[in-house]
Amino acid sequence: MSRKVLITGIGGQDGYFLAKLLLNKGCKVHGLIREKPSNGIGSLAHLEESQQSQLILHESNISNKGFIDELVAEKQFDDIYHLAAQSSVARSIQHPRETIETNILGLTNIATSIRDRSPQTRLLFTGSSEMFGDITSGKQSESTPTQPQSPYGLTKEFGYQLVRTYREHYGLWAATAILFNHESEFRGQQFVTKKIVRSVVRIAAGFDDVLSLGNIYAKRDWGYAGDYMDGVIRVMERNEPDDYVFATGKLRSVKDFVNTTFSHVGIDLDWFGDGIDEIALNRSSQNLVVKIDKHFYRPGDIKGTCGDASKAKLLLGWQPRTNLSSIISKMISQEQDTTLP
Ligand code: GDR
Repeated sequence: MSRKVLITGIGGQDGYFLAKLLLNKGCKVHGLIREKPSNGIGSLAHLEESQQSQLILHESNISNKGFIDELVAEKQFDDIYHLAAQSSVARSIQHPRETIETNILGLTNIATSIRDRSPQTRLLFTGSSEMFGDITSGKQSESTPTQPQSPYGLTKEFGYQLVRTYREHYGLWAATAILFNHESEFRGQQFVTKKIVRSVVRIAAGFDDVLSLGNIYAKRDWGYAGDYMDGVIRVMERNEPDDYVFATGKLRSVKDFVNTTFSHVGIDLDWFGDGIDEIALNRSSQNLVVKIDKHFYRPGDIKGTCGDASKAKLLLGWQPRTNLSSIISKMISQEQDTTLP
């Protein structure tokens, strides 16, 4: 029987992949979206028209408890995927209150609506590796102690604990997918991978000169959003609710990402200098193409984060399929198609 699902935050990168996968499985997909832009619904505009027309969209802010209560009570969803969040770590440092309202109140609204009005509904919360803070020893797994370093990370730790509490003490089917960085051709521009790809494509085409970045020695475990949303569905499909890490287990620096992206468009770089004076030149033209801008540094930035997805592999049969080079290729193609004049 086809399941009736709700995806909150359906308009973002992950919403696109999740909606597509669930529609392909024959689910009846409802989406909660903050507001419908006139030029299509964010990443959903990239779905095939036949799929777009099957979506049932509800427009509301996640912090509107009355609306969420009514929706959950009326529809009696089989599954709710709670993706809606203020997802930028950098923004959470500038705007902690907005981040707390969206992330903490949003999840609390959804979870209590389910508990009080539709207790058979399954709840999947997309958590984050940010709740672990810096890597100390080995890779980070479900048993790694949490030590967040940003308001965003704190809200994701709260969400993880709330979901566990509702599962263990209030009898809800509730699970957290602890997602490490996941990128794609539909990534938002506030994130470093998209910023790098956009700038490299424009520099290669002669429309931009220089890419300005913050800490290029930060290291991340970057996977593909489509692979991670496949994992999230596997969590929901298991009878036992539980928490799972999704990661590639490979650690790379922002600087590695910059070098690889430039090499994809045929530009080799030579690096010079240290700290905020570090720069990169285009080896063949000798033009300055990368510089450091201390404005993009973050207090409490996580130096490195790398996940161990053994549990997801063992119990869900999940593994990442798309390597970083393929992710960068997809991002470059999308950028060339959409932003070049
Ligand atoms: P992150 O992603 O904070 O890891 O959170 P982001 O891409 O913003 O930063 C990654 C690293 O790059 C460094 N950096 C810069 N970052 C941005 N945005 N812009 C810059 O110019 C820049 N220069 C260097 C950052 O300091 C950082 O170390 C992502 C989000 O998707 C979260 O929602 C998710 O939960 C976590 O990943 C897992």
